[in-house]
Amino acid sequence: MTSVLITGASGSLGTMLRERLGEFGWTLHGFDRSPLPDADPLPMTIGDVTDPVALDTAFGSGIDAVVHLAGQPTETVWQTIRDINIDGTYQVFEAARRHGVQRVVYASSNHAAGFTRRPDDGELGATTEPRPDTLYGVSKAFGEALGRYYVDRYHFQVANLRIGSCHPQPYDHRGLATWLSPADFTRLVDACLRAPDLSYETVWGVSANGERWWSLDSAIDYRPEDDASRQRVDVPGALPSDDLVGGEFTTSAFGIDEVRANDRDR
Ligand code: 15L
Repeated sequence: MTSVLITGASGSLGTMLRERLGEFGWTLHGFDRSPLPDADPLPMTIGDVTDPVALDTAFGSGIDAVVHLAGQPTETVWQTIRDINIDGTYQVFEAARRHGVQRVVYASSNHAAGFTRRPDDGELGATTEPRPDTLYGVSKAFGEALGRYYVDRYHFQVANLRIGSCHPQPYDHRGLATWLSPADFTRLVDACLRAPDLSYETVWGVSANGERWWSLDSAIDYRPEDDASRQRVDVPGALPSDDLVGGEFTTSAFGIDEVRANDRDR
């Protein structure tokens, strides 16, 4: 198994992988509705994740596994979440099934379990039940459940990454615990692609942060190397919402009415 399709290849997570995952020996193919910068030699299919015909073109180029990153990356109005994250994820799984591709690495999010409180002691396991903090989080929980279904019915191999804060550097106090460095993100995806007996696994996408409270125990052999506290960035002070998995997404500003009103004002 060597050829990996990355959906959302032009986005921020896609760019992190495009720049690094090839070094781990994978042959990459991108899929996105936006083209890559001209200088990027990655073979690409341009298309929308909700378009089965475009997905067939991408999967038809000899793909062995898919890393599904494409999606709306934060909270917004329901119609967008429904079309891109819910229907788009279904279309990707169906295209994978049509083309006999069984390994899916799915970019879920910590926001699938955002309303989970920090345990009084010990770390929080990655299989903690879904407690979405937003419609965005609901769509990520949907993607995890969809993966479970394809494993049980069609013998897929699925890894859900409950990604924390994947950015070049941590930028807030919560990020000292939840940061996932671009290099560790790539290590995590590589470990999921390689996992020998993968059936269905859910893992936190987080670096080896000294302040981490999300457990890294899993069947995936992921060995993070970065720690947010070594980044030498000044971050603002702690917030009460830092004790919930989803941080500020759990606050009232992320309610359905508030987000809709914000969208109207734009
Ligand atoms: C996510 O799922 C978002 O895509 C990202 O924008 C961050 O907000 C991140 O979670 C986070 O929780 O820090």
